[in-house]
Amino acid sequence: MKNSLLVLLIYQSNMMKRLVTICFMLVVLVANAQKPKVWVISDGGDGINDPDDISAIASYLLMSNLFDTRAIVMASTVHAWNKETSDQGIWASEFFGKAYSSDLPNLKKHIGGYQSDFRFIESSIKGQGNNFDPKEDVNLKDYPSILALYKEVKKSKEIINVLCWGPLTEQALFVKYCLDQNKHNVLSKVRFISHWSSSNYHTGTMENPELTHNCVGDPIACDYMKVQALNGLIKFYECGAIGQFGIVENAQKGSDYYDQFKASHLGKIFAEGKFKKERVDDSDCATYWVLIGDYGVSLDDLAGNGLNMPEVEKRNEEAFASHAELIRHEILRRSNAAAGKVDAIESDYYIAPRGRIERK
Ligand SMILES: [Ca+2]
Repeated sequence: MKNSLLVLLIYQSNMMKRLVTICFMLVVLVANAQKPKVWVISDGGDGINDPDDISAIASYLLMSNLFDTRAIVMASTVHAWNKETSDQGIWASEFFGKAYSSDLPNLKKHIGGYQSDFRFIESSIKGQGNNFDPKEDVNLKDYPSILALYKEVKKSKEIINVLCWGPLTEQALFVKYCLDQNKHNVLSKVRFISHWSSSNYHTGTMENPELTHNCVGDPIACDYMKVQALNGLIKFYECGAIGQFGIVENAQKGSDYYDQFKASHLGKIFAEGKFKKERVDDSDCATYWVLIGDYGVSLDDLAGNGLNMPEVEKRNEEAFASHAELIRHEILRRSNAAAGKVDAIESDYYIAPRGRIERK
């Protein structure tokens, strides 16, 4: 009798251990599943293009515990004069990677959920000199950065959000390859979120919304993407110019404010990447604030078919404008956390009854 009781107790204890393990695994799975997967394609780099992308990557990295970042592609621009520049993936791993790993211990301690490192890749179209040509076959072996995206999407069970911070050449090559190969299952797992590849009000007009830098950078690729989106073959969320004229131009002004960011390594890159006209310009950031969705504009506020209607762009610009100071405050809070300024950190957590720590 005693023996069978002992066996029962051991059995129950083993079952309990298994249940605890399963619960823990479920919590980890749920926590990871909740984070949107992201693939950033930037046309910035070391001395390449507008330095606003440098500030945008720094602010993205400070916010990155909200995402599962699969890669950050650098220098995705065909301008021939960039051809002989050094490898931008190696440069970014060094430049951003070092700053991130210096800030990481405090970010992990005070905020949590940050991944240990990032994969920076140089774009395969850097300096190629010619725009997208829809009549040419695409061989992904010629484009390692696009092949890397293809492999990532293929193996993923979730949607990959491709944040588009420059011209759309790389994206168009990816889409054309998938369509030519009938890989609709791959395309169905991708969502393009693009900044300023159209605008009704800023550089573009209501008659010609496509006359923006990111669209004119490769007009054929831009047009190709918009046509595929309108035909329902890809999901394409056009932000318009709301990062610039919603967030950047309505955020705090002055070096006194932005000097505060220099306490952390990433904050310093953010503050110095493009500080002009008394404010930091990281306008491509609109794409990830839209994905976060808690600051006035979410993906639900954009059309998924590439269209950017005037009233929609106006509404979203105003919504970001009214959240611009909060957005900067959030970056500063994280920069302070990264710098270990514990007294300046508001906690993301509170102590629930019985001492449980819960997210606010
Ligand atoms: Ca850019």
